[in-house]
Amino acid sequence: MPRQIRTILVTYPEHNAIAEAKSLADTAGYSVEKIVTQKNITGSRYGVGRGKALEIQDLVNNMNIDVIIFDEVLKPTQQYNLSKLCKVETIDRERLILRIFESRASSNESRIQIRLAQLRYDMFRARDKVRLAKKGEQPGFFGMGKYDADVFFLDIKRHVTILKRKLEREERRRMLYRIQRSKLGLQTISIAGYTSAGKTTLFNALTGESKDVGRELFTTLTTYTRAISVRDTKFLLSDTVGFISKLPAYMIDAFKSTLSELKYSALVLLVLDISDPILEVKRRYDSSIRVLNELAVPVGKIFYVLNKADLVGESEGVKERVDKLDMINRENCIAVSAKSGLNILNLKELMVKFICSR
Ligand SMILES: Nc1nc2c(ncn2[C@@H]2O[C@H](COP(=O)(O)OP(=O)(O)O)[C@@H](O)[C@H]2O)c(=O)[nH]1
Ligand SMILES: [Mg+2]
Repeated sequence: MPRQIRTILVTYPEHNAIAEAKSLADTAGYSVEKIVTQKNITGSRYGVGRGKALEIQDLVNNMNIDVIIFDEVLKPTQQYNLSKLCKVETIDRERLILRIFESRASSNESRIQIRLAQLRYDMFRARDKVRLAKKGEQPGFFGMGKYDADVFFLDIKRHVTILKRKLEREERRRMLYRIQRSKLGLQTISIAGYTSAGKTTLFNALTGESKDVGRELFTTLTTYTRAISVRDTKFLLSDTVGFISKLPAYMIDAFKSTLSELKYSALVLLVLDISDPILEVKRRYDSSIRVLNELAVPVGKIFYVLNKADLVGESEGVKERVDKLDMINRENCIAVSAKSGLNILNLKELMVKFICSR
């Protein structure tokens, strides 16, 4: 295995912000060695204040850090200043999300949508970059020394037109792929939910002791999809990128196409972190349902997995919390702990029952 990329994560001090940013970094495959927090990380020169920036510089030097992950949107100048100070690459929140999408793109169509979003990201930053290049601070950066911003924009626009045409051709290919998949006779169960709800932990718990059936047969499968078998019933289990809070508008198409397979899933396990404050759980439940609806997933195919039940104290039991959620089809709901294994076997039974009753 290649050496993991060692990172410092800069985020807000709130527990939820830290947990989310850490999960995003994990999902992108980075190893978070240190978390640095500050109340305001949108400051002018380095994103963080000068003192904090120097602290990060120190940590980078002492901890053999390869990359700084900055859990906010950075202007190119800020990114440049921090990178120059610390002598390592700085990735901002949007770049990080784009990298996650890129690593999880399941179809050519989503790869193209992601490419479009990446171009947008670059386009927003082009003007600033040109300015930097002109000041001679980043010679050869993007080859922009010679180029004018307008030329660059035009170039990107042309690129976008070509990609959109490709996209239309992709539609047809995707149909064929789906037909092939259903010919294998396997239905897909997908795991959805917000970042850090515990999707990957659940995926591992569910695939852990089940035998991987004929993986070599499914050349289209990725590390995030496994063919598994529970009591002689075979199906595909798929871990998704999930929902990301504060997703910028220009990334929505890329996000949706990355998750478009959900529409063809026989069952969607919607993972909710039941240990969050109840209003937060409710808010995430509501917006998850809204997104699933937009992705054309019928409510009847949604199963609510209330995860991290091990963290919910006796005093405020799971049931009481469930009552407050006011869920549609609340009988399709199970409290589990992906970490401790609590109720995982029961969940498997329910999944099989659901698949077989179709
Ligand atoms: N206490 C507890 N922690 C959990 C449970 N499931 C996941 N976690 C933790 O929650 C964090 C996010 O989990 P992860 O599976 O990466 O979430 P994802 O972003 O939805 O894939 C990790 O630190 C996990 O160890 C659980 O059932 N109980
Ligand atoms: Mg995950």
